[in-house]
Amino acid sequence: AKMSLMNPKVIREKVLERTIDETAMKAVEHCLKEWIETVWDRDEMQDPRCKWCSSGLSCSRCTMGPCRIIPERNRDRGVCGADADLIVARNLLDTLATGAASHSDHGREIVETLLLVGKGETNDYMITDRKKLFALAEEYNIPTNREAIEVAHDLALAYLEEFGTVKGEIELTRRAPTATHAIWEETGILPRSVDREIVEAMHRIQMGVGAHYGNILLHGLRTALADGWGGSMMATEVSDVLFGTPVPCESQINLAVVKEDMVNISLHGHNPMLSEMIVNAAEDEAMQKRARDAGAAGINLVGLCCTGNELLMRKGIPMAGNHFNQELVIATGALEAMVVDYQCIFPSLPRTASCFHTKIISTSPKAKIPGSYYMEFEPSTARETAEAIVRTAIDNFKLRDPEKVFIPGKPVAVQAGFSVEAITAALGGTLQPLVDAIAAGKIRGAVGIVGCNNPRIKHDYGHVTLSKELIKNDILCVETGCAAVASGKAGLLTPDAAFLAGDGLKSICKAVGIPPVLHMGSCVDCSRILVLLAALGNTLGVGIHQLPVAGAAPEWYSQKAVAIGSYFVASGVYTVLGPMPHISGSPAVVDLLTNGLEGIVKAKFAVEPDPVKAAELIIAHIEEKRKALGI
Ligand code: CUV
Ligand code: SF4
Repeated sequence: AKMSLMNPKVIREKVLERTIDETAMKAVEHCLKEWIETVWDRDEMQDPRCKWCSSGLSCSRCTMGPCRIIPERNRDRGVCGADADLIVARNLLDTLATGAASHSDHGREIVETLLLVGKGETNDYMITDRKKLFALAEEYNIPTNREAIEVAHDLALAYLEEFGTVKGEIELTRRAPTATHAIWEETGILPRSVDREIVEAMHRIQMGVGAHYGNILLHGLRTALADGWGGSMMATEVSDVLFGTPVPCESQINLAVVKEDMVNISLHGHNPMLSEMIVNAAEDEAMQKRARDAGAAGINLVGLCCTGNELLMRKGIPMAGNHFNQELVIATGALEAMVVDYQCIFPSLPRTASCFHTKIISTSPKAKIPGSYYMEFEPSTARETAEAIVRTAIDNFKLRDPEKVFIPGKPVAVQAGFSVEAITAALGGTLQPLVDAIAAGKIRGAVGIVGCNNPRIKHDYGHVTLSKELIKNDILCVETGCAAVASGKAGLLTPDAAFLAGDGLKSICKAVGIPPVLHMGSCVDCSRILVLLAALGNTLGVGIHQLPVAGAAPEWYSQKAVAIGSYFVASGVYTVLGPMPHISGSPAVVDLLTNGLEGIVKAKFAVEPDPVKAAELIIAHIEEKRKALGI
């Protein structure tokens, strides 16, 4: 190995400030020694940040600008006359709408696949959960005394209507407790359809439309609800119909799931349509034989980010890690291919891969990436493409340089697969035991911890610290996305982790045999958290805002996370963000989001980068809600 030019002490310091994931620590050290650039290096190179952009006070929406608000130089308005509040609010609506569009466009692709199945135009996909399909159809009064594919056809069309302009209300919002639905109606934020709210958001950020920051932000909540109770919820439900509703399963997690003697393929991105097909293709005996003929012991698929979560939840596929593990897994030198679709994929991955034999394979016409191999994926030829991808990876095995292989540490055991259906089943068929445990105070409440990694926060420290603090205080954690993966790597996703919980939560975990932190899936599966909240509210006969629950996104970075946090709050869930959004330039916007919303949707945001302090805020909130309920 070549000598590093960096002082070992500096390397040690950087490792300690970057991550708490033990395999990532070794990998980061390796990258620093080998001069393999990572997200943290680029983050350092970006400092110092522009203070106007950081506070949301710059606008470049039109060519009269760009404009910045600089009050100390009497620059209070942009060329068009927009003030700080308007510029900040419009920027935030833009961010939110982008996130809502990302989830919902992914959802639409899945619903379109259901339609293909319904039309009998694909042999590659099929109805896996017929019972769920029929239950969903009944919500839409679609007759179910027929063949499953006929029901699938009609449900797909009914769901596609939810994206359109003719209906005045997204049907799935009816799942919310009456009191919650009433708040949306009274405040005028009941979403009419998925696309409509997103398009209207785009309209509203055009120069010279609305000038009232509050009105703009309320539309943000409506757009977010269209995502949570619309686009994302449909993505989850139809994925369950096509690929199976998750049930508890066991697997392994962290960078060490990559195997030295196997053909390793990582599946990265968000949409399970392609990755599920690759799982099928890799199981094929002909493929396994091809791998053995190439000198490997077999084919090892590993997940990353939310595609990884989808596969872990339904298939028990091992998980290589979350957002900030994506470059590190390439740096193992043992990855034959990384297959990506869209969202959260660093554009720099082909650069990282260029240090190794690894092929980055992009697959979506929406997401072409220079330096990657492009193998276009479409539902009608899914299996064929999946096989071609697996073959490409196998054939690449011989180009691996054994000298460069660096697989750090050992994998950690996890349990995942906690769909609402699985949680209900684990409790004996109803949520009543959970409600009883909350009423009796054994479980004080529940918190949804979601979202990404962000160099502002030490990798995984926010997620893991918050989760540990909460379970210690008898608060059940339900997690998705990179938060769930962080907890998995830290060992919190096993029933054994109950020893870290307070006595009440511990006793429930032991009795039911579940971990104190439940992995509920990918980011679009935050909709499962909404369904769970709705079921709890309906069981108790109260609105979601009355429940002893909260949300948190301790390390969020993504526009999608803004949409999720906003639909949590709009649904009545107090939500604590780690990193501050780019809004500090408008005290009015900050006040509305962290204070004023309480009077409108009966919930609000808080921002607290320190997870120990965030836990204190959440615990105080939960106790307050318990008191109001008289429990
Ligand atoms: Ni969709 S959105 S970094 S992969 S959770 Fe992970 Fe989850 Fe954020 Fe992205
Ligand atoms: Fe400047 Fe207004 Fe144009 Fe924004 S919309 S760039 S504030 S002139």
